[in-house]
Amino acid sequence: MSTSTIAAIATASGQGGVAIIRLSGDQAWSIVEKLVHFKKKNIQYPVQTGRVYHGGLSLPKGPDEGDTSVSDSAMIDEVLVLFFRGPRSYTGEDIAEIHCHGGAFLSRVILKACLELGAAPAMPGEFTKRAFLAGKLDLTQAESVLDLIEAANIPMLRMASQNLVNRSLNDRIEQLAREIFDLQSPIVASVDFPDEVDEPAREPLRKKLEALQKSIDSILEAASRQDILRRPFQVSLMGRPNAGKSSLFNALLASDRSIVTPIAGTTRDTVSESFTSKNGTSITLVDTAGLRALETTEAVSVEALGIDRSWQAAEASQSILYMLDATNTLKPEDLNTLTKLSSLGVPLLVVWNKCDLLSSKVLPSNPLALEAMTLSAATGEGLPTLFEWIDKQVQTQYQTLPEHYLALNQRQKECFHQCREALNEVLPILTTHSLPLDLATVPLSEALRAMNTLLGRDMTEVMLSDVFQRFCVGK
Ligand SMILES: Nc1nc2c(ncn2[C@@H]2O[C@H](COP(=O)(O)OP(=O)(O)OP(=O)(O)O)[C@@H](O)[C@H]2O)c(=O)[nH]1
Ligand SMILES: [Mg+2]
Repeated sequence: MSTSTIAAIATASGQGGVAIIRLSGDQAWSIVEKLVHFKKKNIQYPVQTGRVYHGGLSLPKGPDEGDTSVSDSAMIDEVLVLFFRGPRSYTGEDIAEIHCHGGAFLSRVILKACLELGAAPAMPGEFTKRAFLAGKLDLTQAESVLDLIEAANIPMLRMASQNLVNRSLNDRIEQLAREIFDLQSPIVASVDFPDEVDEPAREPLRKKLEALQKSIDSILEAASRQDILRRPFQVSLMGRPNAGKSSLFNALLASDRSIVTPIAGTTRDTVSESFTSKNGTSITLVDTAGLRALETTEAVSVEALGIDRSWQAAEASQSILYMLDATNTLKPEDLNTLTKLSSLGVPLLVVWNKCDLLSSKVLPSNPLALEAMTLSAATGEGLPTLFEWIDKQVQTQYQTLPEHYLALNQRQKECFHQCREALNEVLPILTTHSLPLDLATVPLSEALRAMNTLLGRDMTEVMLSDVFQRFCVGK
């Protein structure tokens, strides 16, 4: 393990209330001490773990600037410093965190000073990688840290924290690894000690193998259903030009995000923005270019490119709102589009907009018998009902998901698939008596290796780098 002291800004870039510069390694405290002037009465030596210290931060002077000690007059910020002594820390090393005011420039200046005082810039995920290498977290727990950071809905938060705290996914993998080992060991024993150990009966082994295959299939099946939790819950606004998509987009977000004009074809590209629904899910709302049948001469126009993107948005959606101008009638073009949208198998709501311009609130005819409502993006009438409809879609799509932690990432799924493929090779050996049983040891070892890789055992530096470079710097 590297013993260098690393440093990074641990908070998101930009301005905020507080920014945190995190250091990990033997030099963490000594670097902080060169920057922060603590009141003597507030600090005891050796510094205590888990304590917060208050002080003034000054930048160290260059060699030609005389006195190099920190002083109040050169102070650039008042900071809090949190200290954890290794090995009882996140990384297993000494950790110091400088909590400064949340200026983007300020935090960069402090980081630069830490680097000039000997810290190395942390790579993405390097703090968590050090925690993994120090045995503080196993690999799936480290991946759960990333899941927690990236989560955009409550079930994903719950699943990630369950695995982080209770090692729920790990326990499941370790149990499967034990079952594979139990299958393999009597075969290996009979091969290694043919005089002392009889060849095991094939039928009980076959039953064990099939149970194992079933477990892995059900894990992969549950994981594919839970994939939805790893994606943003996307709701796209579709419809002909001028239906009021951008107006509704802005009304739902309560912000003037998209351009609205009376000119048909105003929105040329998809525009995305997120809001948090009542039940705590991050919803990505997408405004799209208006759909219309184009002349052949317009096939490569900006509008055509925009319409392509509208369809891409529809295909990536968890729900679609098809907007119509209630002062117009349903056109054959709308029917074509609605038929095509229905075939995507995504919940689809017909939204008759501009109801403020209608004298009667009776819904126009709806030949496809699709779920429909009226609203006015201009006055806000009907918006609460639309928010409820979106909430209902989230609930319905999340409710049917398996409860336990299986929202596997791509790496984890690949390991389960490798294990499953290796086990597939074992079955014909167990069921064909003419084949020597010891042929099963190789695929069973491969299946075990896949489970070990899942847990982060026997991994090369390259494989580990692959996992941790998905993290942000400072985590
Ligand atoms: N009276 C009324 N006018 C509306 C309503 N919603 C939108 N409009 C008007 O309809 C026109 C078109 O609105 P947009 O929101 O730009 O329509 P769009 O569907 O995004 O149009 P494109 O971007 O061209 O596809 C604008 O003049 C809006 O002010 C509404 O609920 N009531
Ligand atoms: Mg628009």
